[in-house]
Amino acid sequence: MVSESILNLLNEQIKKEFHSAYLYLGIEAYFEDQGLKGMANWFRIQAQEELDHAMKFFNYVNEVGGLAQLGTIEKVTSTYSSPIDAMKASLNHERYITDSIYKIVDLAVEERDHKTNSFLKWFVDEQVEEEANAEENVKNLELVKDSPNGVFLVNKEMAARTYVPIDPAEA
Ligand code: OFO
Repeated sequence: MVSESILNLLNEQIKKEFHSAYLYLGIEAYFEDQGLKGMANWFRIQAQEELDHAMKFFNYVNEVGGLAQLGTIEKVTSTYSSPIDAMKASLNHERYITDSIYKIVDLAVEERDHKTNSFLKWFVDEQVEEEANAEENVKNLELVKDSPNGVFLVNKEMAARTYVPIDPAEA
């Protein structure tokens, strides 16, 4: 049995993952507007992955007999002062999400809820990748600074990202 307090955090996390998708669509819109289609592509895929994350939490709440709650998703911005500003917003957001997931893990450990702890392991690992990717994006833009050639190359590299859905066995 998953406790009410853990279910509350899981339900909050469903909303946070949908919010992540929303945030990344806002960043995609910014890059589209800037004519940086490769970066826009990268964030479109990121948003798709966030929807998968939200559904994974949603499915788990259903699976353990909880009632999934779908809270209000706050407005996000599509305006950033520069490409690196948008990348930094993404990195900060991923750090916030990692912290949020760790808080659920902490409570699951405290309550000896091994089932939820095991479920969350996938997300703990995923966050390592999420933060590493976001850090790499920031570093790449820091390296090229304002050089148009550099931004062109980073944009081109980010155009190559493709969407890979979560393995249905893991969803
Ligand atoms: Fe769901 O990992 Fe990013 O936010």
